[in-house]
Amino acid sequence: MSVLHRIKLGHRGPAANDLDQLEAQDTVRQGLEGCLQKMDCMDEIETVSSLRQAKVRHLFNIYDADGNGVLEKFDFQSIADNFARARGLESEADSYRRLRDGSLKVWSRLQQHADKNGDGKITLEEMLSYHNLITHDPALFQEQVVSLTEGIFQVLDSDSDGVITRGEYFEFASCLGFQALPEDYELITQGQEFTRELFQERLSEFFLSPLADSPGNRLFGKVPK
Ligand SMILES: [Ca+2]
Ligand SMILES: [Ca+2]
Ligand SMILES: [Ca+2]
Repeated sequence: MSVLHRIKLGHRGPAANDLDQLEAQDTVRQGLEGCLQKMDCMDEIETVSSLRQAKVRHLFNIYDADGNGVLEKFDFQSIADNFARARGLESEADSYRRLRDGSLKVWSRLQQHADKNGDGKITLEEMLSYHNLITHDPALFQEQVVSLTEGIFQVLDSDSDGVITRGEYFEFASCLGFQALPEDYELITQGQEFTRELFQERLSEFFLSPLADSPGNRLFGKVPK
């Protein structure tokens, strides 16, 4: 039995009792299977390591909202505040609580695993070391991607309808402070509906793909070399 069949995917939708949904889940599995197969040969491809590190470093800089060189809870509170301001939300609104919870979910997940010395800060070295670990541990990787998807999607999907529109994606870019090009949304979605499942697949590609032109690489804008 493959790893992917043993690990439950992060699908949170209704019971999988219709064919379309089963097919969609199958597509996600196949995509992730491809990613995980790439993991097996990662050590053999020298350039993979540098591309993968560049992507993690890029994401680290995006998360580091105050730019002080370490990730702390404050960065993720700031990220939630950026979204709240962009959406004109009151601090007591349910929608504000939802996005703050989503952002802090990302933080707590990272802190739990990446903050090796437990000082409440994640350095770039800790982040790179953690990502190096999870890319060699399919079960942990899957767990990480599912929970990150859950947190990020909760922030991204402003109307909670389960689909990321072009407008929501560009708001995401603006609030996280990365530049998204007009064609990026089409590049990422490849004509598909931008659902939680597709986001999870693209996030997996972002972390794992050795290919410079993988759609998932553009999830957080252009990765600096
Ligand atoms: Ca920071
Ligand atoms: Ca630390
Ligand atoms: Ca939406």
